[in-house]
Amino acid sequence: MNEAQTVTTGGTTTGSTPRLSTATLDRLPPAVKRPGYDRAAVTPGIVHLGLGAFCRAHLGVYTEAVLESGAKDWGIVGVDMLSPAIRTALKPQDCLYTVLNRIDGTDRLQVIGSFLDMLATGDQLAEVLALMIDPKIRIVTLTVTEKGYCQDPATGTLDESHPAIVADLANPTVPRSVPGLLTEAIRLRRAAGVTPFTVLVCDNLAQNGIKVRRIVTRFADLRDADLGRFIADTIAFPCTMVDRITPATQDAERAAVAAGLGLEDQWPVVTEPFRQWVIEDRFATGRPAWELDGAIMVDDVHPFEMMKLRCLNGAHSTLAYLSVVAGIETIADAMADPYLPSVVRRLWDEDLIATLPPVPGTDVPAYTVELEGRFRNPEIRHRTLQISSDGSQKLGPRLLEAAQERIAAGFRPSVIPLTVAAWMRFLLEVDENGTAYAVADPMADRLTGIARAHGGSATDLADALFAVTEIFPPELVADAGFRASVIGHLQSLKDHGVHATLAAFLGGR
Ligand code: CS2
Repeated sequence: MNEAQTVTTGGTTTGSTPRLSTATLDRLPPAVKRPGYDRAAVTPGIVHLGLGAFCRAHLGVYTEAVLESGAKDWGIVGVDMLSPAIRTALKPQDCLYTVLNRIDGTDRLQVIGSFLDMLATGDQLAEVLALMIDPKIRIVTLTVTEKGYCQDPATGTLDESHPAIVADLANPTVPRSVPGLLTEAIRLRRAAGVTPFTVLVCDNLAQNGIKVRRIVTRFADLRDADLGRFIADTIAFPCTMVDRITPATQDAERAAVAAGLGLEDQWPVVTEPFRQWVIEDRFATGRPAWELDGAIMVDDVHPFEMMKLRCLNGAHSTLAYLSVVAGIETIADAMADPYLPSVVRRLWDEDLIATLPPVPGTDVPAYTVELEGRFRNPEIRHRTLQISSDGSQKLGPRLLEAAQERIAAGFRPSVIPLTVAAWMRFLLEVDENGTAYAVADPMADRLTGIARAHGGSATDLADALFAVTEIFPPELVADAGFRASVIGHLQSLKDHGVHATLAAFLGGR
């Protein structure tokens, strides 16, 4: 069941278990952590765009600690931009939700109160914009995924032909896209004489603040050059590195949370114990003291973000494409496979670690050992199919840029061509057991169309996909060795399957 299907409409529930809400908080068992501060006295200081599981396991938790410390002006209002599903599920709970950590079989539950309200742009756009120009709001945070920024993934610039961008440029006061919404809010705020907010991007993009500043400035520029200049000159877009593995919530976890709370929570989040947040400390109008809960405030996020994006997310994508094709359901299952852990070890040791700048206070090889442990965590059922989504947006920053750097430095990437071949094989939409799955990607129609037309031949398929310049930089696919390596792996994946390919790959070192 996907997340949207599990929500009851109108917040009513048919079960006999009472619902989590302000009124029922005092019924929670003592072991469940809950807000110890007076929520009614907290005012919003942050608008958060993109109300998925991740921000509730990350931003919501760090901010909870700030509110617990006595701060009263940093509550969050969450805005659902895709569908109103999470708002609809959580509003009847007064926006309270549970974070479930399962450690060695024991459930630890915390009810989070830092989200004071939730809105959805679909039917509350005017309220969202009104809130975004309120002087109390000093930060707009975002987790809208890579594709949410309407970028050309190969260049990290605004995709000016993106349908949402075309629509927002035609009708800029009723924006639907993220660049359109930010631009309109900044314009209205400026017109009202309100000090600009800071835009804090919390998505897995390399140099996320710099990239999104470029995208939003370009969008504004296309609307009005003066507005573009205003954004470039006055709005701060600090960079961040965010990390916490947080899969989509399953029904079994809802049931475990209900059992632990003695109350029904329609949309809890289940997450790992680990979390990390590195933030460039550049806020125009103040910020919560997130460091109280372990956030690392720095001048330069880049080394941290490169390490995380390449080592964690790059390994995730490698495991995901090989696993979906092999019919392996979760990352923990992949880490119990006889071959896959050795593949990611080689990815780190042979392709990625050498591309990273020194990371302050961090032993990168030790970081990858810790990653192995996080990936093996059997309590986190992180679906490989979930991670396989949006490959067109993810491959570049996670792996292709590293491959280019290795080639430029005179080395042959070892595992990255195998990942690319696995992604190409994945586009055929059926695994080795004959089970069909859907490719979720903003470019899915085009990519699966290419796979259907050319799937008969590894060379033709790879050639047709290498020609997609939104994904593959021309300099990378001009490298004959890289092309040959991808085609060789793809041929083997098609002819012999994942396990035989990995056995040969690992045996042939
Ligand atoms: C994952 C990330 O779905 C994916 O692509 O690689 O969501 C990953 O779990 C997070 O970035 C971990 O911080």
